[in-house]
Amino acid sequence: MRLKNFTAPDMPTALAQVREVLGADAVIVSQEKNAAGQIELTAAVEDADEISFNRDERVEVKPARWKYDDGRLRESLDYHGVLDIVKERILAGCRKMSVEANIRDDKELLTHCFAQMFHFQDILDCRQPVKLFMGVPGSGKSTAIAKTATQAKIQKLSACIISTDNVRAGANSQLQAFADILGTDFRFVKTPRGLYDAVEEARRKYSLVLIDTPGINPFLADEVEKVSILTEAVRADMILTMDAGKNTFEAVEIADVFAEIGARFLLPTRLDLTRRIGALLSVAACCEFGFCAASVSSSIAKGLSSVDGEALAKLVLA
Ligand SMILES: Nc1nc2c(ncn2[C@@H]2O[C@H](COP(=O)(O)OP(=O)(O)OP(=O)(O)O)[C@@H](O)[C@H]2O)c(=O)[nH]1
Ligand SMILES: [Mg+2]
Repeated sequence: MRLKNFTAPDMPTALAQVREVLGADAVIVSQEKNAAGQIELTAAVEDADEISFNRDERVEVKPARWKYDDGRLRESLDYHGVLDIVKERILAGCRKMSVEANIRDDKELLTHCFAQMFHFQDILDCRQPVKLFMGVPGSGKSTAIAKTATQAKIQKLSACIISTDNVRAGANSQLQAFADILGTDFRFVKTPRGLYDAVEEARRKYSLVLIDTPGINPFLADEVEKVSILTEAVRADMILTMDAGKNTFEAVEIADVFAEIGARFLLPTRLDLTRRIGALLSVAACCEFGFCAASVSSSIAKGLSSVDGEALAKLVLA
């Protein structure tokens, strides 16, 4: 409450002063005439944010706004070793969706969030029939190709395998053996020009053309060059195969090099031997990779698993 004294020659003038200074809500607390015959008034007005103790007054209770508690999800993402910057992006997405769509279930939130954050495509999507697989040595390129060819066979899609791997001894005989079992055509080419010609020919005959490349060390420029001249020779969905259990920082650095030479999709391998998928989420978010499939077994017959927002959410919360 604010109190103020006023002095005026008569009552109407005093009241006009009160209204002008304290407003129309002011009340007169005391009034008297002084020795000079003037009116002395004390007036008061309540402050707007003053707390009222009036028991009769009704307090309007507004419903509290739903606030999503991201504690459990934060813990899960920490366990998986997701990069901080990616973790905060995921959590912000989940908080926003929780408030906007009134969703409280972590799995549902993550599923929607991943569906918005990442791009998912079927490995057998024939809009781009040429698929080129790249990665570090032993990352599962040839196995993923054999699995894709197997899946294509089941779907009655004709496929052809082209190998450019002249690095690892026995690499081609291994793929040739797979191709023979599946009744799939197998070619080996040594040069970018040879690859271009083989792909042009294969595109006319097959629904899918799967290209294997030599495993390279992404931190050695000479080795990167070996694959980059191949990626420049053909148009293809460029797929990076990567051991899902890699250290997150290492994985992002490696993926960054492959992204520079054209990789746009991530195909995680050895998911059966992995508990933490922070590296995959971080790579996909930082390098803007889509997911096209995942390898969850060394067995060719078991094929590849499809990946979507729900599958990733399940892995995070498992
Ligand atoms: N458990 C498990 N093993 C896998 C998986 N994918 C591949 N492997 C195994 O990993 C090893 C390497 O796989 P490859 O397909 O030969 O790898 P690569 O990238 O072609 O290797 P290089 O041609 O030498 O560069 C093999 O022993 C595969 O059986 C998987 O999803 N799970
Ligand atoms: Mg290989």
